[in-house]
Amino acid sequence: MHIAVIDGPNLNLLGVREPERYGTATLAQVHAAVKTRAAALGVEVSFFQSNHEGALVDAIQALRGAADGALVNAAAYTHTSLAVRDALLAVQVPFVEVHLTNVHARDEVRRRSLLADLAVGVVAGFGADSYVLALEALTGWLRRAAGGASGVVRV
Ligand code: CA2
Repeated sequence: MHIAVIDGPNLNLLGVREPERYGTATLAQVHAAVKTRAAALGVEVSFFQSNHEGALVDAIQALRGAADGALVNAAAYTHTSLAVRDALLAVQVPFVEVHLTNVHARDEVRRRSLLADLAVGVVAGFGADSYVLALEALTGWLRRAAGGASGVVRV
């Protein structure tokens, strides 16, 4: 099973700026934690970060046939990008919307997501742990989905 992690604009600054809001872990450290958990779960992971909307759209389009699922932190594009939404709709790859912060406890504009209704689920507010929690949840969801309608849970 392959799960792609897609990160949007400014997340490359993690651990460098605004540690009081976004924590002290760098994006590389967040990804390392995901990699460690993925290895324990027997899942392959890949990582992509861009500050550019079109590059994110390209990366999402490339998921088709290449990934079983995705963790998507589209950062500010979560709240604004119909292009990212349309790409996720087009590829039909199951994904979890991930946020470091609790977007519902922040300014009004961040309470609106253009992606959440397409997602399997949303994990927000746990800092770097949001990614690991999302990985665990999506892995379980995909394994249950692969088990079909029999109700047999494969681990
Ligand atoms: O909480 C999240 O994960 C967000 O996706 C982060 C985005 C924000 O626009 C979303 O509303 C919620 C911002 C990412 C910016 O990351 C920075 C990291 C360090 C320093 C400055 C920005």
